[in-house]
Amino acid sequence: MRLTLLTTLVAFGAVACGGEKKADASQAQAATPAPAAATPAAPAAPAAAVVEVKMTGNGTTKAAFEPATLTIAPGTTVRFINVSGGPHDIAFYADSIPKGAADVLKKGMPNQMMDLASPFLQQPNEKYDVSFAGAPAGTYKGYCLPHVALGMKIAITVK
Ligand SMILES: [Cu+2]
Repeated sequence: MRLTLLTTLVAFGAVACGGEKKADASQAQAATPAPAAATPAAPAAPAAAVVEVKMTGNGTTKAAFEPATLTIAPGTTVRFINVSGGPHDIAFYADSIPKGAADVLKKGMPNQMMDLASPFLQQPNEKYDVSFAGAPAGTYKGYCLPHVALGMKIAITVK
């Protein structure tokens, strides 16, 4: 009788353990799709987003931001990369940006050469990040000082 009881308990224990393992496994399985499901929502997470803009040119007749127009979520960092035909910079027209944006860009643009203007990027692959953290919605028009005459302009829309 005792032996039977013990056997039953052991068996029960084994089932319980097995059950727990199954529960763990199903939890793990349930957890796995969660990050995948969260991935499409990631662009909405503002802090992590970085969008690259290439600065290109042949040094004489052609110069451009690529892309020249883009739309970003608030909080996005736009990374300007000197690809060719430099030096380039990114400067924003003070009268083109939304109300309150100048103060945001003053914080979001390190080492400004003058108000709302980045330093010149001289070296190939040199990068400059503009943080739009806290930036008001609207369109931000900018240009490259050395190449504005060649039409090197950009329009960034925050929305
Ligand atoms: Cu340029």
